[in-house]
Amino acid sequence: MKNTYYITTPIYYPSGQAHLGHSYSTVAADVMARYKRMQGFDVMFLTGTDEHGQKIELNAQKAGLSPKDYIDPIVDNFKKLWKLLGISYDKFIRTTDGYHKRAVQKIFDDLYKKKEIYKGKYSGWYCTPCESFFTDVQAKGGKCPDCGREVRREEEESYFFKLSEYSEKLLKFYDDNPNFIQPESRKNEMIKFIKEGLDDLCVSRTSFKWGIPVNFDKDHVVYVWLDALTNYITAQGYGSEDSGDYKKYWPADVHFVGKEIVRFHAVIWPAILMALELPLPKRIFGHGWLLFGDGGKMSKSKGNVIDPNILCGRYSVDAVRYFLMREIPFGSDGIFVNESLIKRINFDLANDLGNLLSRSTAMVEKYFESCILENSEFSNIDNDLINMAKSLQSEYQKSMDNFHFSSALDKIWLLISKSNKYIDENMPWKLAKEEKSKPRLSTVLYNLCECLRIISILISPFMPDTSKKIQNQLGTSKDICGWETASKWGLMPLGFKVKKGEPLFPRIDIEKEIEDLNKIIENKSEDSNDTTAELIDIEDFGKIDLKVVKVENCEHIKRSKKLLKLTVNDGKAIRTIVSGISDYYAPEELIGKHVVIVSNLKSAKLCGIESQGMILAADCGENEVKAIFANEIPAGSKIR
Ligand code: ME8
Repeated sequence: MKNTYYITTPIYYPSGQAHLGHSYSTVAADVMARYKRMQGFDVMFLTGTDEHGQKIELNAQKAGLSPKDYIDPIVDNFKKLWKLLGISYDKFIRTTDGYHKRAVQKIFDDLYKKKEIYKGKYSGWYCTPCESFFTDVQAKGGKCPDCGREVRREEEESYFFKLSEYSEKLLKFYDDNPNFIQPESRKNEMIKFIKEGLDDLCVSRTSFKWGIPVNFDKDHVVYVWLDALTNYITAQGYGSEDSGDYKKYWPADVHFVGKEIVRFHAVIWPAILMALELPLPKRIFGHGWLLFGDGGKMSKSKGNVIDPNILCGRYSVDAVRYFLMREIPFGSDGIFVNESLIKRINFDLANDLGNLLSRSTAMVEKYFESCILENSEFSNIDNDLINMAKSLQSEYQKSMDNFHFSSALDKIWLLISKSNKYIDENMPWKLAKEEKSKPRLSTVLYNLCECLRIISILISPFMPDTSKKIQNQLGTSKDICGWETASKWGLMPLGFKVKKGEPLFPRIDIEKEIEDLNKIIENKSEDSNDTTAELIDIEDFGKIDLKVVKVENCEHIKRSKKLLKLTVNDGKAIRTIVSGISDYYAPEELIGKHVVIVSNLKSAKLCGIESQGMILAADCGENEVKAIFANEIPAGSKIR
């Protein structure tokens, strides 16, 4: 029977669209899952969505939809993105799935019966977007310690999990299992956190409804972390009739999570499992954040195009996967910059790997009519290359087993560079000039193809398509492209037929590409129908206050050719708006009309006049601009 390997990503909130940050964790887990499958493990790779909670309830309300109708298309988009990125998950859990809900209710009942959960009153500082309560110390200055947004005081009847009783047990578990939390720095943070004292954990809420009802007290819904964390066992059938996969795969080998949720996975989750008397996962790996220019974790891109759909479309899925795994060591933070991605594509992928393949296959085609029939003229200078190729797998394995993806790729690239250098040292074009050097030339090219075979195997978890393309061009058969063949030399049988193909990664003209990307950035705010436009959350939209107002008066501003001063009635008050539409409208054309304005724009002084809002107008091209008239809508109406 095969050994099992169970790996998970966080289950993501479908309160907004899947983004590059989510892709980062998911690609990493996919790389690991593919690596373990290649080694012959029976892999279970779980991902999914965390669908309950107040934030989703509020977003749905704002959108005028039921929570389920609101999240369904977003969840579909997560799945579409995972398909695009080649994510080979085995199961996708949605916390709204019936089996999960029933299992969570059962877990809650069990913990209550075991007196691990009790009823109490909760008072604390609550951050709605993070769905977390914070203590006075944590919420210093009225701000959420995780996201920096404002928190508010809340008190309600709640059930509590006796987390405070687990400090000693957790610290002992860490001692006994020194590799449980990785990287080491995160472990130290957790030890410090526990030593500061653990409070009992609020595990139910009455102030919102979008959650799993507590079986025996229907006013309460299970508070989000107990619902979310248990997905790792319910997805495998824990708490359901068919718990075969739970028995087979649990405990998980590793939970990959972003560093901000290590605390939930390394403290709360083990305590819940201890209370349920279940085995604990073997590892929690807290990876770093992709930062986007302005130092934020995943906020708006400052001058960077970061939509994974756009990136995969412009370059290739494998290039994006490669970049995410190579550029930033997995435990550290790193800044995403388009230019670095393009450089990696040009240097690492097009120059180093792509050229190695195209030069090698082109020479086999040119000098030997695509077929190597000889491999007997060894030279001492081959030894270095062959030894490096043979030992690559074990070096790579050390990195992969420790989740050091970037260093595993570094090691592969050492062999790629060495192979390119080997071409330059042996100068095959010179050997080709003399008939008597042909056996040596054949051996040189054979060695290059062998290196490429080994490289294609080891890059396959990162770049599955590229790996296949290399193997197709080399004309290798599957049986010499498995894990166990990656440390063996000389497996390519003489007579294999090489077929040079398209370049693996076409070179990109950096300057032109940056120009094009800048155009995308400029356009995306102008054209909301453009598929390249960055999508915003409903929350972001909710911040814009659009209103219909009546234009009571309108006049030219003496000092300006372009500006008109409008006096408008917004249903409650009169305000002044300065608008640059005098080229398109005479003042009298606007008086008495109802127009749409952004009413909560910070006021600004234009030509010495304070403008309190902005009129919406459409750019119709051909030097034509039209205000958006809404004469049939009463002044003061809000647009949602
Ligand atoms: O926290 N860089 O969901 P979430 C790297 N539902 N990784 C990032 C990232 C970034 N900029 N942004 C997001 C939740 N991530 C809970 C989890 S698990 C039982 C419940 C990744 O949608 C990273 O893995 O906020 C992070 O932990 C996760 O997305 C947060 O996703």
